[in-house]
Amino acid sequence: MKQNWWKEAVVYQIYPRSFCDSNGDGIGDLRGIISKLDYLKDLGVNVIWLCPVYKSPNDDNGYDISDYYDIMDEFGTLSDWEEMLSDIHKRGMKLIMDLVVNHSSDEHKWFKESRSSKNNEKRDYYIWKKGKDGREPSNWTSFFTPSAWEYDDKTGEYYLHLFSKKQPDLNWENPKLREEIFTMMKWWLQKGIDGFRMDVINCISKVEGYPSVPSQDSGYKWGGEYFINGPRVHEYLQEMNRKVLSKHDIMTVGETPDVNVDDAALYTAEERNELNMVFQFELMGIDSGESGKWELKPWKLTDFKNIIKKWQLGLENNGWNSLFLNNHDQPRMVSRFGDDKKYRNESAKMLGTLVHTLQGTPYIYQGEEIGMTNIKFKSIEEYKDIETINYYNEVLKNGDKDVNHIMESIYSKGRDNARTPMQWNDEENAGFTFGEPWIKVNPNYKEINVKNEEEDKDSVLNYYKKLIKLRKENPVLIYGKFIPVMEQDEEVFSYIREMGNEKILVILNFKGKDVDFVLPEGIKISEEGLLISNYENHDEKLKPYEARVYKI
Ligand code: TEU
Ligand code: CA
Repeated sequence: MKQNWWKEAVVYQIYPRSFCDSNGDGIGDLRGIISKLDYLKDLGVNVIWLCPVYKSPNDDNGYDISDYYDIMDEFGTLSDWEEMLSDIHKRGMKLIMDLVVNHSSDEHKWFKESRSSKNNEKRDYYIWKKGKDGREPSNWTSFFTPSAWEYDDKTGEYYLHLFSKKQPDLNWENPKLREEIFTMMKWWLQKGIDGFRMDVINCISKVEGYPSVPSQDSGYKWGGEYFINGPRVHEYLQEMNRKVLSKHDIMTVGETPDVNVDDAALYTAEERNELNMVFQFELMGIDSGESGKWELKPWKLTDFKNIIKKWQLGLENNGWNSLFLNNHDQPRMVSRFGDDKKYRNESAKMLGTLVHTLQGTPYIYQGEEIGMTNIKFKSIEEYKDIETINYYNEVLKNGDKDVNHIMESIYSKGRDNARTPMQWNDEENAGFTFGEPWIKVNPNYKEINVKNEEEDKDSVLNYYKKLIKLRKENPVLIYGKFIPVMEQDEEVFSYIREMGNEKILVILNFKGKDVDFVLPEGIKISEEGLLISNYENHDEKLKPYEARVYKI
């Protein structure tokens, strides 16, 4: 397998609004990040992925960009950003920037021009259509609103927005628009960044004619088949690669909802010259029902293991995996797949062990390394996320569910679970800000915080440092083959990583109780071969959420 620095890297994701506030306005900022770079260096990560910091009216916390060439006022200035980049590089780390080019903000100057008249030269930078029979051009629903189309009085047409109505979709069919994007990317690369994380990049090509989803009723329907992995997406990415990406030694990761292994291979196989890796969400759907993320469904470990196996084997010589169990859009992994109460420490370490012993590039989402948990705010007024608030209002309006039922879904799946402030210490507001935080701090910060965990040798934080080191010292954990064992087991996830004559066995108990395990014939383990574990002593049985990694 070809070796690359981005395969060997461990990435740390920063959600800047919630990371560290330097000036007391309650909003995390670039100077706050600068002040924590030594912490990240000490953790051992190599790459920082920074969620959007560009100018934005913050309808979707920076994923609605009004100026791609400048920094959001709340976060600082371009010169703060330059200082941050140089401080990251000084410490031998790299920076990848979020690239949000499926849509812009409706406050971007292109959109202001575009909506001003049908003849404006920027009209075609966005997707404008006439209505049909007094309604929207098609019945597509958006990720955040009932209809994906918004009527604009000025010119009497509708524009497409796959997300909020303040996030109009850019028209990639237009070669001038594509050049504008490529020019902007070159500008950031010129400044010395080390790559991009590309927001919903598999949605940039839509099926011609924007047809309605066939349906008997007049409601809005999920039209993913018309805009996910669309007809020209690979052509666009290859053009981007040829004109921009290939000229630099950078890393790229595309965010691609709704891809299967074959799609992902098309995006990431080396000889296709598109992206290095993608985020796929199959595992993130494991606890969702038919109607989507808000419908809660119990999950089985065998299904969980099968998904991971499929991706591990599917991309083995055919692309590259990105490894994550949470991010700024997902609930906290310890609350979702582990136990955020009695076995918080053990299960956070066990899940971390999984992420760091699979083939692919691991991503740590801020706070994961100290085992931060989901939040339950008492009422909807305390929530800030547009997706959550829109969902709440929509369901209430339709009257299909009561408030408690809605709040249950939000407690499990709402994106604000991941967006409460980073917990640095046990002082007021968890040391995140000396002002009033933009979103409430999780009340468990007195116990769960960086300072406590730095002082405790058995903390999740210190375990993560060991995990990251272990991976660096054992290339078999990066490049080795993934071989599942005990596949039918509903309690234990176990697999071997193999490269040449090196073999590593991983054993993970996913249950909050002691469980038996029987190793397949021929596999022998010994305490001398133990590389890492979240328990001191090891018995015949596995203890609750026990993780062990052996050289065999
Ligand atoms: O997310 C895209 C995406 O697929 C989301 O709809 C995701 O499924 C959802 O957030 C889960 O609830 C990206 C960004 O990561 C997200 O923060 C943005 O809101 C979105 O794009 C629009 O830019
Ligand atoms: Ca601030």
